[in-house]
Amino acid sequence: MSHTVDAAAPALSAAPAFDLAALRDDFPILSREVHGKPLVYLDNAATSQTPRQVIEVFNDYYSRYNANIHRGLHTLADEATGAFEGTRETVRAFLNAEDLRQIIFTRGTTEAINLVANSWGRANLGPDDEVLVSLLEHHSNIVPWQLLSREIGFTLKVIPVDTDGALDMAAYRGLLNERTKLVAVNHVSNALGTINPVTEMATLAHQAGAKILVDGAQATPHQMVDVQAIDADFYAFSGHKVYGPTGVGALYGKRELLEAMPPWQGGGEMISTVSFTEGTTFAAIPHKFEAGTPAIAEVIALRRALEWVQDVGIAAISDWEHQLLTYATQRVREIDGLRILGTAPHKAGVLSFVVEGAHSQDIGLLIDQLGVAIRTGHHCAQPLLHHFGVDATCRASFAAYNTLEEVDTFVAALKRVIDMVR
Ligand code: C6P
Repeated sequence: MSHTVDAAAPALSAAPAFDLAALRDDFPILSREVHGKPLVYLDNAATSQTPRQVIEVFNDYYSRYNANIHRGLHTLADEATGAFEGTRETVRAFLNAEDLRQIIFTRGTTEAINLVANSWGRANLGPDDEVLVSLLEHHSNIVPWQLLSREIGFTLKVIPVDTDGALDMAAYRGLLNERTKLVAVNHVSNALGTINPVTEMATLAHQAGAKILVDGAQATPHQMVDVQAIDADFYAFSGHKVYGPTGVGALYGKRELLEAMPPWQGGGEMISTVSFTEGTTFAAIPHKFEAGTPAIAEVIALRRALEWVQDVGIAAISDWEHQLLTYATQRVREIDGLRILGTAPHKAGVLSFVVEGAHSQDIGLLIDQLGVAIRTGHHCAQPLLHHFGVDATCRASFAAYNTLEEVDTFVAALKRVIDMVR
């Protein structure tokens, strides 16, 4: 689901479709104080907070069935393997993938993209080819392609954005040609919140004979994702941005692509047979891409996080975050000299801004003293920020548990801080 940001701001009495107070009770961290002030956590695009249902999985796992998976015949190993593989089905359903074997566990989005670059990229890209990324990309969807391009010699081209921070689709059409082998684009920009038309982009990529990799790190927490409807060849996301733990994420890939791709890391788990004389044969997907002992507890906890999201309802979360974004956008516009970066018609819950006469870094440090956590810096999107003529922005980003009162606290704190530094 995508929304238009210019809708009228909600009244302060607006409410989500879920019980917000009860939902907040799921998050122990939300009741802590920072510098003697109640925490207002608005850095959700960096990492979302974790509900106690997910935290409890760790206690349960390490107290009852901590064991390595796929290796032992004993009861604990069997229980751990069952729980681990259970998450694969939950992720499959969450992304609406066709088949369990299309879900590969990774450490997160970054590792998922590096997997595609090092496996699919190395096997399929040549010096005359072109890879398209967008100006909106996080460094994790730029640098792996730059590293590979240095080795292979393909050309990396950049899809530009308009002044609102929306992708220039005419330019995208113009860049696609018979040399384009891959389009690597995020679903939602972490720095601006722009929601990209990835389904249309996939259609156009496929018409040109290219594959498309979608970085879904910022989309999965905020909207329903259907990899089949998008017709994505690859789709990546991170657990810690979707109410799950750090250190785990997943890559979805089309089955025929994954089956044809060579392994990218060697070790235990990913082999079928190993011999010094006859060489090594590899396991079938997904295990071919899961070398070594994975983050077992984290993977099991990811299932609980995705179930938590489903219990609340992703559409309800998306609607509520949109109300928060619309209200916050309207409120910060009261501030003289504040410039919002990213005003595309379709945005997720990210509000990036700079303030004339006040360094973003100073704002971030001082507002923390008032209990408000926002992110300041380049958000791992330096090319994009330089395009807008800045080195850093302040970024407030919203999650299901944020409230309109927290937006008011944030705006009041921001005004105080700006008065202090100007
Ligand atoms: N963005 C942010 O504050 P990892 O670190 O692998 O979980 O996710 C990387 C990543 C990839 N793509 C996008 C669109 C992202 O937003 C991120 C992570 C965080 O914006 C940390 S820099």
